[in-house]
Amino acid sequence: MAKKTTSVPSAQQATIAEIHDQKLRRGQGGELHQIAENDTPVLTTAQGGPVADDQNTLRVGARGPALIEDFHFREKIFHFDHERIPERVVHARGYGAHGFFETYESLAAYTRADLFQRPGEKTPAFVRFSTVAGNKGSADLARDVRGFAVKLYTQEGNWDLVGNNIPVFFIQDAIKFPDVIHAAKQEPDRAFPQAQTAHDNFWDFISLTPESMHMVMWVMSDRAIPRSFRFMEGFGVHTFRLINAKDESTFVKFHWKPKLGLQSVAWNEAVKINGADPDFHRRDLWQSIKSGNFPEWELSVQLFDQEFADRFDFDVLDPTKIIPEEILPVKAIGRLVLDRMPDNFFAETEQVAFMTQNVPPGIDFSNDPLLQGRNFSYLDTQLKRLGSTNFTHLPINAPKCPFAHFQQDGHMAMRNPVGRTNYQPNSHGEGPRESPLRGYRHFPAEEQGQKVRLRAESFADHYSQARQFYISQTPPEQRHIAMALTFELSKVETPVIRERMVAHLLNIDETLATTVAEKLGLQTMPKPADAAVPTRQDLPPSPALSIIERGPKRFEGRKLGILVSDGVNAKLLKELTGAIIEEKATVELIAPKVGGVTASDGTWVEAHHMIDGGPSVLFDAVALLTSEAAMDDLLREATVRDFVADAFQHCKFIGYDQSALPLLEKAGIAEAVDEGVIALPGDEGLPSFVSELGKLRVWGREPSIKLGKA
Ligand code: HDD
Repeated sequence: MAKKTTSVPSAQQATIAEIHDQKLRRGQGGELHQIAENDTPVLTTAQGGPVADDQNTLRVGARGPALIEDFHFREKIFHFDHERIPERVVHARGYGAHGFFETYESLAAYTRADLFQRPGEKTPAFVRFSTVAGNKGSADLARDVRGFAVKLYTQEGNWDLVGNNIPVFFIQDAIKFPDVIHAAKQEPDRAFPQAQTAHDNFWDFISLTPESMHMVMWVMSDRAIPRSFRFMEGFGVHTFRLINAKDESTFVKFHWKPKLGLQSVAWNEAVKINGADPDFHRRDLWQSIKSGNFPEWELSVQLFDQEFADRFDFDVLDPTKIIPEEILPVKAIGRLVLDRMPDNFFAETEQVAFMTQNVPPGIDFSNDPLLQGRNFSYLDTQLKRLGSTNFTHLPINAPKCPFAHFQQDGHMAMRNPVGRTNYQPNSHGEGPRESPLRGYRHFPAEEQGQKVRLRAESFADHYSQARQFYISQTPPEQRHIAMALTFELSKVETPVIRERMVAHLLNIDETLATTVAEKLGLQTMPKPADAAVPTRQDLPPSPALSIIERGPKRFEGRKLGILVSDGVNAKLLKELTGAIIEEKATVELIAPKVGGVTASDGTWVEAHHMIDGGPSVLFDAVALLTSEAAMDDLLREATVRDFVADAFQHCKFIGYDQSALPLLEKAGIAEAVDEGVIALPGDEGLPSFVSELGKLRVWGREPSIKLGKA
């Protein structure tokens, strides 16, 4: 039996009646605004029609079927159903920010690129950082390459320097790109693992691709688990050309150097950060920009001519090779500052379209076969992702300089040529014309040869620079490489792949190969892999390749987590916090309960995290400022123990006041206390703790704990 419905208006219907009563008002310019009584803007459809009820679909009677004529419902659901666009096939997870690039001095001698002509010239910029293999929703701390894509809106068109935080690549020829990416991403039958290279397919491809060995050393190093986008380098990877007004060419390699120095996390820490805060890198960038601590990088260049290229040990067109900075020093030519987050993630960070072929006059390509292939690929991908050839009409992709062309129509065309003439030449003298003087002139490089599918012999040495990278690392960094290789290969199910990898490692460094082989439990050592060119033993270490060698001297830009409890020494807390802020670093407090604690002087201290939400992996260093009265409760909290034990395990500096000693015992480290565990305030405790923090980690601790044993 149908239920009776009442004819008495419900509260909801009364509200609808009120909304129906809204008035049309005229704005100052005479335009009509539809405004509800209380000045709240009226909700409309995308067609601009005011909406009376956004809570209920149109239906026959209160309990009857929905009506197909409900255009508001139809439009709303239609739009929602189409909200997603295809995620990027690689670099799907990313985070972007706006800023500017400032030129230090004129580079007119080398390039006619407009942005490099005038000292102090500022060029608007948008940068998107990314991981490569994971899907859009994957966690930030995957072991992976980081994308470092920079769009510079120059006065002569957009320049996209689409780089990575690693200066070499897995492959030498773009035709192998789909293979390396297929192999790295989830396996196609099971659709896992997500955002991880620790699986058979990846290592199968890698172990069959010797040219990837140099990149493998970088990816297995701590470079692949950066502490923050703010603490990593960026590289243009390929050799490009700078072209001056006389059409003379200089080869160039681009480097972005972070002002705050380099820093990475430990692998065990990365794994835990992914659980505690999968948005760790996003949040870091958001918080630093929103708090006015604008991250900065210097753009540095390595400039060289054909003569240098001819005598260099390796082919400058080979994207699996670097030119060590000790051989060809970098020169800083400007700075990039990121000072504004996008207003809307989708509109800007998701829809931004980077393309290596976007170069302004004065910057040109080399014949690097990877770069040549990329120049072909990026345009295609933007059409697929953004759905229209008119993706340059989106504000984030549009040039910020004057532009004029006859391209027209297509999906979502927001700008079309005005007037009758949409071609040139024309008899009406209308519209833009090309300019041989101002326009882009390609460098007239002499080219000649047979049409062939061939890899240059000068690309054949796959191990020498891999070895050079490895021997340039400090002992802790070398240990991390061995541990990373062991971990990754331990997840490989096919024994022959593991053996093949060890065979490659033998061509890089025997100790490394032996350590990994032992950990993998290989019964017999394989023979070294066949090498087209034997590994050169004479390449000297390049200290510039080590993160630790290039580490910062200060704690600036980092974060100290202070575990506090009721009764915390108010004076000490204030002094420590003040000293950290003085260092231009951040302090966050972690308390046993949500809210905060009452300090020794009776004041209320607000905390940023409750202990379960603020594990020590979220901080660069920690301090334990507790009280005897609170100790019983703290000792019962397993997360408090983890907080201390993890900080120690991850080689962090730990400051503590005397009341916190039982926590060190509980974490099992009271006996292992070293120079990185510092009593506060102590005689010299506080100043020495703050200055020691500049070293970031106590790497000397590592061999004595499990983490250090490769
Ligand atoms: Fe790529 C995206 C960097 C080789 C094809 N690539 C993409 C992004 C970065 C790089 C940072 C993300 C841009 C963004 O944030 O939107 N890619 C590199 C570097 C490479 C490289 C440094 C080697 C030196 N890429 C490479 C090759 C090909 C591609 C060889 C194809 C032949 N890359 C693409 C792509 C992507 C892309 C499929 C996916 C999404 C996009 O372009 O916009 O076209």
